[in-house]
Amino acid sequence: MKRTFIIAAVLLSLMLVSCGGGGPSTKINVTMTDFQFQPNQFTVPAGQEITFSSANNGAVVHNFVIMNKGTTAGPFFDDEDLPNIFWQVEIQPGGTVETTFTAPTEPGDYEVVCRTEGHIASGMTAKLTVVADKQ
Ligand SMILES: [Cu+2]
Repeated sequence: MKRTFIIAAVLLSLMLVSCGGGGPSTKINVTMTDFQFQPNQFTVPAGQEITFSSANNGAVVHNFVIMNKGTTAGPFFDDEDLPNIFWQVEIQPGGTVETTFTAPTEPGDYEVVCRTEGHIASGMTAKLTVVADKQ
């Protein structure tokens, strides 16, 4: 009886890991529009190499800027925010980007913004959640 329960619990946790929509992934696939990130929530494992794929379907330049933990660009991205950038990539209108970066090693929530002028105010923000990487 006890063993059945343990097997069921193990199977259930495996299922949650493999098909949990909010589980960590080493892939970020994001579409940029005027003015949104779709999706706008990402969960990645700490310290892992992340494959980043994105298309800019908008009519203006967009950016995917990950801010350092505990920092925020606030309502406008300006020069004061430059030292707080963890990683960023810029995509021209109609363009695509395929690249990689190393996820932050510290678990927690990180702000993602588009640094093009006025885009934060237009709602171009997202959240990156970094979770401890248990191998
Ligand atoms: Cu933008």
